Amino acid sequence: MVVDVVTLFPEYFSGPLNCSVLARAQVAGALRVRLWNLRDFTPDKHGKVDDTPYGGGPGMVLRPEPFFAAVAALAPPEGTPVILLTPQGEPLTQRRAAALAKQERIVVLCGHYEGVDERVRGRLATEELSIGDYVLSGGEPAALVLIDAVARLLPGVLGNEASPEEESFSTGLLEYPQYTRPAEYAGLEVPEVLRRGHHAEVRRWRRKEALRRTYLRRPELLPRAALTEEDRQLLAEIIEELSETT
Ligand code: 6GU
Repeated sequence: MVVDVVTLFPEYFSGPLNCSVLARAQVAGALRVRLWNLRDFTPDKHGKVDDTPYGGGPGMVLRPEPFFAAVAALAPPEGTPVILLTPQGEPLTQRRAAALAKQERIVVLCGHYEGVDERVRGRLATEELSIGDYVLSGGEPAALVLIDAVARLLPGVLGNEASPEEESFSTGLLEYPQYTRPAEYAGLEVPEVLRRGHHAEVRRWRRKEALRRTYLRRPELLPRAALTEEDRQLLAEIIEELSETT
């Protein structure tokens, strides 16, 4: 997959892109990230990319021309997602990341300052994404989040690690608690059932703890999770146990 990132700060990406999974994905040839400096595409002879907002008010707005010129220069094939990162976008979800991971190419536009000229949204970007309900000073950290979420789903990137389909948010539940050695640390013990290692019991315990965690922390996820008859029974047990302890 080729990811073209249009940004005012290409240098922002060098550390994260050269670490861990993203570095490996690129070495393996599964991912190629190309960084483009928005400033190189401005028609302004002094390199200015922003201007004051029509109608007045504080702050500056990124002009439309550099974005249009950058995307024109990249000439993405018809149907390539052109994603504008802004806090007004649709939420980035695991489902969205999985859909983008099927693309051969995506273009990512990073906004900055007070905003981006509205014509970039309507006419250039095919979608707008946000990574959460808080304001970042620019789209760059969001672009890294997006690239990470997508890259780890590309074939051959995760290798022998857990298959992404079994993870939290793919199953629709939060993950169960994990432990490794030592069996006791600072008086805190690894649950007996995990130490016994009886496969069917471990599976049931993990499913129940995933359900418990989701019920307690993110109950809004439960109606959309694919729950089996066993899950419903485990949930009933959890609710019963909670009513006993209060
Ligand atoms: Cl994509 N951009 C900015 N500037 N802030 C954000 C965001 C994006 N997602 C959440 N907050």
